[in-house]
Amino acid sequence: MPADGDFQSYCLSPTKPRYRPPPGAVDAHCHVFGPAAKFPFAPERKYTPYDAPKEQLFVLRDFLGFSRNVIVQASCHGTDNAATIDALLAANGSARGIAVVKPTIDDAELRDMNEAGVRGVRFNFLPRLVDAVDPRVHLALARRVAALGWHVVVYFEAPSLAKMVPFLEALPTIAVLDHMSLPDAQKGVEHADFQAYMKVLADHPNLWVKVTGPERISRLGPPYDDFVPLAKTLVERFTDRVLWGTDWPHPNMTTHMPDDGVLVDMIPRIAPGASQQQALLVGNPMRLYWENRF
Ligand code: 0GY
Repeated sequence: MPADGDFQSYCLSPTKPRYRPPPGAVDAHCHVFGPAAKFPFAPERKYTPYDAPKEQLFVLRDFLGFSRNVIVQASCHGTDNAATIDALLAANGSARGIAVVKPTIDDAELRDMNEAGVRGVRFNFLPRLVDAVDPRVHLALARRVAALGWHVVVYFEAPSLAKMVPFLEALPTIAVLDHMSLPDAQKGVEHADFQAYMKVLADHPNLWVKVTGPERISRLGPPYDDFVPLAKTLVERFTDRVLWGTDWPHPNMTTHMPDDGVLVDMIPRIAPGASQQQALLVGNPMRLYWENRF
């Protein structure tokens, strides 16, 4: 099955970043795709990516100076988590996973996933990626995975914030918000929309946020100058509940394919202080994904 014509493969020769992450750094948002011959994409997928197998992810991790990955199940693999779990097992403890599961999944399968390194489930609210699911179905699942000490990852876009708040409040776990919930970078930090987002984060200590996705959020393109103030503000304000990741292999990008080395070199711009970098890249992801301490 060929990848969709619009989409490019990930950057095959990223720049070596000048920034060196602290020892033990975690890339807390990335994916594995296929290889399709072994792990076919889901029939209900909205896009077909290039293969981006675990071996390439681990080469990139080492090249960028990272030690660990959090592998997030992407919509093109639907609720078949085989490729993600295969990568977790191969990583030998240096990766954790976020799964997407059917509400009918049984407890034994959840326990097996936990054994493999899964630590949460993802709820995707983007109509361009998935068909709508009744939020009550998500809530019932969240209650079940809470019992395993898991959390949930929630992907929605900024204009849905008000609609999402009751759902986020009803969640019995930590909820990590993907890609800063895709704010409008043109509006900037001072705009009422971003201020409202920060108020929701301030009012709900169970909400964490990934300062990821400059390639999706920036209107200016590399080096993503309009993304920086938004991410930097979140890191300053919520230092102990922010996560960073590459988003490799950048599914669904049609405008350009980011250079992962350039993304790593943005880290000191969004987290200028050494203690901020330590929290963002090591302390926070370790607590949430490895130490179960949050
Ligand atoms: C991401 C973002 C995207 C895709 C997916 O599940 C997915 O297919 O998450 C996107 O298109 O914005 O997290 O990689």
